[in-house]
Amino acid sequence: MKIVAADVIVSSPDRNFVTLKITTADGITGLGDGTLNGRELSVASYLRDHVVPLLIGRDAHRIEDAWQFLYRSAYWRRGPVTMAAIAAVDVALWDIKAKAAGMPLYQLLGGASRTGIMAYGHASGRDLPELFDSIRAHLDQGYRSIRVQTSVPGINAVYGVAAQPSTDGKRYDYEPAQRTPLPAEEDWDTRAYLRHLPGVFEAVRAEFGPELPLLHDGHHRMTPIQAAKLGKALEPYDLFWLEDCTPAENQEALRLVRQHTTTPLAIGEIFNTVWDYQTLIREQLIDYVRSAVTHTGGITAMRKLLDFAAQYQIKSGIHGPTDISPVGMAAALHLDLAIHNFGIQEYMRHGALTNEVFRQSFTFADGYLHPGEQPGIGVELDEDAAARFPYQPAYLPFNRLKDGTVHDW
Ligand code: EZ4
Ligand code: CO
Repeated sequence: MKIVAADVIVSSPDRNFVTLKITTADGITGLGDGTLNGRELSVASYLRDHVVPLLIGRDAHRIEDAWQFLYRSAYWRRGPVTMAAIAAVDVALWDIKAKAAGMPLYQLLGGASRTGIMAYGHASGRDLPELFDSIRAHLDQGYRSIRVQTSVPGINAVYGVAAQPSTDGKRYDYEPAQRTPLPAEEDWDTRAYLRHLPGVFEAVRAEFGPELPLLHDGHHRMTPIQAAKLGKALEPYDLFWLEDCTPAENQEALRLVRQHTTTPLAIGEIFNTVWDYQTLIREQLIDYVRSAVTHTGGITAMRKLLDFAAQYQIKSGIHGPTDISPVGMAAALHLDLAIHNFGIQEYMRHGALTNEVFRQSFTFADGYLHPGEQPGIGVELDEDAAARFPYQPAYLPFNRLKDGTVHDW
């Protein structure tokens, strides 16, 4: 099972994606996702310039050895670029191993622990009627758990709020990265947000009843005491989780939040190793691990992280926005199906052009995703289609406060 080729494909159908394709001497190919939103070319270079030459001639079956070799031999550890590159290799090798075994990847991870993967979608609106329409549209599409994001009076642009329907007439989930040469500037006011949000959840509960699981993303914008206040204020509305309530690289901050609220907490979409969670998991300061397979070193590292979390009754909530490619999404679904401590899976639908480039076997029906039964991870890359969509510079926006101070977006 010698690796004879490894190709990095950067393609921008609806948005930019970085895909690694590894080929073995007997002609099996595997795909891995290394997409890092707004920094795609750094991962592509890390792979092309520094990883691909190391892969040629290696045994594709030795996944753990490849992971440890890439992590330790670089000397410089961790970081989003490095860990996305390692993830791309890791997932491509798992894809190859599962194809060689003639099984869908989840079988190699221990087999299915459940029949389907509960997914949540992103509803949003500038005001309550628009938000209710968006929630209804998501329920019609089959979602049975809903993330709720809204505009805030006095703020012009807020993360997570889809302002316009897409060109095909359907409402498209909010794609935050914009194809602009510079990051767009947005505004923010935490006090206005804290005053507004509890009323929104009160109205959503009154309209949709007590049963529907509701989620919310604070997107790193609060201080610990503000997060504690919001968590308490949202308790009557029984959230499934409050996500990224603080910039969580300060893990100790969650001690304060936790002391004040029983609203469940989810953190970790910008994390890239188990070390980012050490205090959070050991002290049971969170309820859900938000890492992406694509940004946290692949299946190998995610399995270990989630097994660690399982000892503390902490569950998975794997990151699944549109900036995770269908390859990264499929990898997540195989893990979701196999692990015991599955919580929920984020699922933003990709656009039509993305689905032309990536042929997928996963399904979504009545609230549940399933990775399908195709050998491997179940995604094939149409390289001719990929070549029709060259890279386009695109960046996430950033926030400034009223006085011009840069703030977490
Ligand atoms: O803003 O993936 O929970 N989901 C999120 C995402 C992130 C994007 C950033 O690239 O917070 O929408
Ligand atoms: Co988030």
